[in-house]
Amino acid sequence: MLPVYLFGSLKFLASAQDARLRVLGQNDAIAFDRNRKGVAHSYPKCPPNLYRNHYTTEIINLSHHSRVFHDALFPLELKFRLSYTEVTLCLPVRHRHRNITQIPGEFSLMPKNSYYLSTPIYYVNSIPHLGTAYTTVAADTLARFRRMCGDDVLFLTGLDEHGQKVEEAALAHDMTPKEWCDSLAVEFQKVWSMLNISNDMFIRTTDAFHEAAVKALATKLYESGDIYKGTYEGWYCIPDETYWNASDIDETHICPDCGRELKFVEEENYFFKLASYQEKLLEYYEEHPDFIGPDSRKNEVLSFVKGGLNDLSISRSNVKWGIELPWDTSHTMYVWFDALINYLSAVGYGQEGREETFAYRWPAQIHFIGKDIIRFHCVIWPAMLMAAGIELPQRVFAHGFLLTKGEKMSKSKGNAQTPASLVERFGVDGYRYYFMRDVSFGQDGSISLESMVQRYNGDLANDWGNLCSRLFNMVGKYFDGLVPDASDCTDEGEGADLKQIAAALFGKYKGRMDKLDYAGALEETWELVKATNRYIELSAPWALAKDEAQLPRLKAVIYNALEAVRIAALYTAPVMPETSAQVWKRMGLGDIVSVDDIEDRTSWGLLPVGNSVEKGESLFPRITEE
Ligand code: ME8
Repeated sequence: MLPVYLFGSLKFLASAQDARLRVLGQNDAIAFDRNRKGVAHSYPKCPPNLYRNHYTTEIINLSHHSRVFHDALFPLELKFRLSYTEVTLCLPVRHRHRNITQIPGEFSLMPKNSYYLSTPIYYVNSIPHLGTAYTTVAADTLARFRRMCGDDVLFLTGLDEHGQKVEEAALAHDMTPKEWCDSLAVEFQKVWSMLNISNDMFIRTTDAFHEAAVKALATKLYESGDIYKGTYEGWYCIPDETYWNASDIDETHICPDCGRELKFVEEENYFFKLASYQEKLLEYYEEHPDFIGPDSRKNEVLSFVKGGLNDLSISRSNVKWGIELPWDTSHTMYVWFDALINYLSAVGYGQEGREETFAYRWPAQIHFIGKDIIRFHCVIWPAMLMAAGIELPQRVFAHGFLLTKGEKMSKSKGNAQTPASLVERFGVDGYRYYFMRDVSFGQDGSISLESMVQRYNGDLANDWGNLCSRLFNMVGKYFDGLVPDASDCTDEGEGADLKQIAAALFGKYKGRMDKLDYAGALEETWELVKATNRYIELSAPWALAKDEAQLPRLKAVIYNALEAVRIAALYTAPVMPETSAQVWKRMGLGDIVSVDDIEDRTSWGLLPVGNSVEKGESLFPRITEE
């Protein structure tokens, strides 16, 4: 097929990530010359490389995983010439093309929607543990799914680096707070990379742009009178960085949340007028029933707010490690006030030149958090945004705790396995699968090594891994490793069942994912996996292979089973990106991670006849219990 050329100009101010170029089955790149003329061409191995205001010749990889680009502003007018055989150029809704020539049938322009999701930014008091990894894997699973649905995803995670707790941890390790944070930032990123976390951004509250945003927002609230000076006298939990009223605690002065000792604090502070937002918050919850999830937690927030709110101390005069208040540098910002603003600063709030990015990305679609920090996210954070006249995020979802032997696991309690030790044993996908499948997202969930081994061996080694290896093996044995042509026989009957299950799966799966019911989405996927195993058992290809007359049926059975596996791999991809990519690779298919039209791709019959299929190593070798 001859390449087609498309000339045109695009008018948008957006990050490079906003302009997506997709060539089916290839990696994509686009080159720009000094005059900002873009010439698109395929350049699979080139690393992404684009910086703001840097107009020399650049090769830009526009695939989904070009994380470098989240904030590289493009020139306003982009002239381009595309020379692909199959191209889809996608632009976000807010940055529609102008003056573009469309060649019917060859090009389509599809607007993309921004989908901005975040995890909490974690304290740098220790390396990531199973709890922080749990939230991050869950958010990653949704990020991956939304990318597969064609959304322009911005997935944010990062670190909460200021405050007394970090100051103390650094001191205990004989480091400055910044040295300590730098060393842990590396550790966090290593763990996220080990767990295949596809975050587009990693924010640190010591980033200069974040500090600028915090100062801008605080100044705004100070000037509007929402922040005032007063005296604080009360109890403070350093590990939780939380204030407690005398009425909430007893004479033991133990933190009601974490059970650790509280410190008495008496100092002149600045306060945020939280109490005056009580009614507005209640109205907001009423009018936006989806703002807090799950419902059980919403009730908890409602009764807390109905009980009355106190103004919140938002500065400390005795803590040096923090962002100074712009109008009174003898105070540093209360660490939570600073940290919550990360969701805004990441997308450009308070920063010159990033207004478009902010308008495009905000409000966030969802903040993922654990139930321990729900008051900060569902009471303080919305009140801060209301005070600043900024829209609220669409949803805050607070999941439950992971428990081991009935107790919340955490680093400080010393009852935590490390992500690394489990990944070593179960593989990264075995790890991710277990937490997404075995714990109902939203509820507390008990985890144990025994149940992890059971899940792994049952669902992954037996059902899914075995299905792939026995099927790929049969393709090798009966068809020289090539996808057979099944056009002579459709194998209606059992084969039709498989098609029906596959056809109904997208709606069911998406419905579950929209509710963050990961276990349910996997359960639906397993309907197809199990049906495919059943189909193979009932059709017995090994018996068909013995009879020449059954060749058309044998071809149909193998084709149908392969097609079901191709489709199942798409649905397992958000949770298990590595093995799903392997399955596709072994079937001679493209890069599963760059799929952005999952609904279309899960239509039956897209597996090309004649693709070579490779058996490969076992995807999930069985694990023996120790
Ligand atoms: O609270 N089970 O950071 P943090 C499930 N810096 N999830 C758990 C868990 C468990 N046992 N233990 C921790 C902070 N988590 C602040 C956040 S955001 C603006 C600032 C997860 O390092 C869960 O998501 O203490 C919880 O909310 C988070 O880690 C707390 O992380």
